[in-house]
Amino acid sequence: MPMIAPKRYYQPERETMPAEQLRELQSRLLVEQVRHVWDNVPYYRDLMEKKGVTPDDIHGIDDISKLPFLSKADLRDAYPYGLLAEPLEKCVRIHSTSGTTGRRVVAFYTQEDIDLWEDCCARAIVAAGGSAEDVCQVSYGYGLFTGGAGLDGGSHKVGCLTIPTSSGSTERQIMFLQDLGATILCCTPSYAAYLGETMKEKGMGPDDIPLKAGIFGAEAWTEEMRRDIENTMGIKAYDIYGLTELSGPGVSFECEAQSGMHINEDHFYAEIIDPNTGEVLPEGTKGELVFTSLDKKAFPMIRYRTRDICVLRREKCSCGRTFLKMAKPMGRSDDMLIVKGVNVFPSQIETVLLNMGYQANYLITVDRVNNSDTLDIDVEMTPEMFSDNLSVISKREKELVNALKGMLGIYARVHLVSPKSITRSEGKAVRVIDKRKLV
Ligand code: DLL
Repeated sequence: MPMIAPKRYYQPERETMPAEQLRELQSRLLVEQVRHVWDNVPYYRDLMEKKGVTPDDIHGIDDISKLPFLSKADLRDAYPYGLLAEPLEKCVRIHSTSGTTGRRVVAFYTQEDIDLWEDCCARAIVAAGGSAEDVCQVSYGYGLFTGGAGLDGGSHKVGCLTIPTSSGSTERQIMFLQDLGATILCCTPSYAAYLGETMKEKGMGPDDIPLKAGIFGAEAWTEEMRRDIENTMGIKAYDIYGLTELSGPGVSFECEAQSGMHINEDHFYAEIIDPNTGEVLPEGTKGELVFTSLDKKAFPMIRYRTRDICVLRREKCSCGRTFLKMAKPMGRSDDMLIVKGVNVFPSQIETVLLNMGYQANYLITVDRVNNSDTLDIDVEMTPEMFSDNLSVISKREKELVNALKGMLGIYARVHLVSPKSITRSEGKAVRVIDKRKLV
C-alpha cells in the first residue's frame, strides 16, 4: 500500500496566515458578529446599551475593548435560550458543561458551527502527527460533554479510523488499543495516566501497543505528568484546550514543539485581563483568559471570561503556524484555593509530587478548624515505594511536607496512603475537597 505522507497542517492557508491578513479577517468577522448579536439577542443588546456601545462603534478588532464582558453568571441568567442567536430550526445539537453545581451551561450549534468546531479538532489531530493512515481511539466521554463528539468529528475529518470507545471500561480500552492497533489516543490526562498504570500492572510496556501520540486535555496537567505518561506509553503527549461555551475542545492545541497551545485565532480572539479590574494586560502577562468567538453563529460568545488563568505569547514557532500561543492554564481563578491567606493552585502540589517520584494520584482537603484553615493532602504511594514500615512512611511524609512548604510557603499535613486507594476518574479528575464551602 502506498504511504500517505503525513500532513503538517489541516488547513495550511489558515494556520500559517500572515499576521496582517489574520487581523483583517478578525476585524471583518468581529464587525459581523457584533451586528449578529445586536440584531438577534436582546440580552447582548442590553449589555451593550448599558456600556453605551452600538454596532456602529465597532469598526474592527481594535475596537473590541469597547464591548462589555460576558460572564458565567450571564450564561446562568440567560439559561436556557436567552443567548441563542439563531432560530431553533437552524440549530442541530446542544452540549452542556460538566459542572455539578448551579445551572448548567447549555451551548447550541448550527451545522456550520459543528463543522467549524470539527475543523479545529482536525487541526489538533494533524498537529499531533495524525493522518488518514491513523487509528484514533476517542476515550473522552460522549454525550453532553464535548470531548467525545469534538475529537470524534475531527478524527473523521482527518480520515482516521475512529474508535469511539467513550470513557470507562479500562480493560476494553486496553484491549482495543492493542487489538485494533490504535496510534492516537484522545482522553483526559488523568485517564491516560490511569490507562498507563493499568498497562504496567498487566506487565505491558510501550512496545506492546503501537500508540504514537496522545491528545490530552479538559483539565489542568503539569509538564511532569506529561513526561510520566510519555514514558509509560512510549508516545508524544499533546495538550488540547477548549470549553463548552466556545464549542468544546480545539480552541487551542499543541504542535510538535510542545511549547504552548496555538489558539485557532481565525475563529477565537483571545485577550488576557486582570481578573480584579478587567483591565486588558499586555501579551506575556499572567491573567484571566477572555475569548470572543468570531464566527460561531448559534451561541456566540463576545468577550467571555473563562476564569482560566494563563499567559499568551506571540512567537515564531518551529512548526510554521502563525497563531498566538497560550501556556498551559495554571488553574482557574475559581480553582485557586486561598489557604491561610496564601494562593494555592493544585498544579503546584502536583509538580512537587511528581518531582519526588509520586504519581498524580492525590486528594487535597481544605477545612477550617477553630477559625484557622487546614490543608491536608492524601498522596498515594507507588507500588514500588509501598511499605508498611511506619518509620519509612513517616520519613517520606516529612520529606513531602518540607518540599510542599518550599513550594507553597505554608504547612500542609501529608498522609501517605496505599497504592490505588484514591478513586480514579474516567473523565476530569476530582482533586480538591473544600469543606469550608460546604458549611
Ligand atoms: O473540557 C472541553 C475539552 C474537552 C477540552 C476535551 C479539551 C479536551 P468544559 O467541560 O466546558 O470543556 O470545561 C472547560 O476545562 O475552562 C478549563 O478550565 C478546563 N480545561 C480544558 N482544557 C484544558 C487544558 C472541556 N488543556 C474548562 N488544560 C476550561 C487545563 C483545561 N485546563
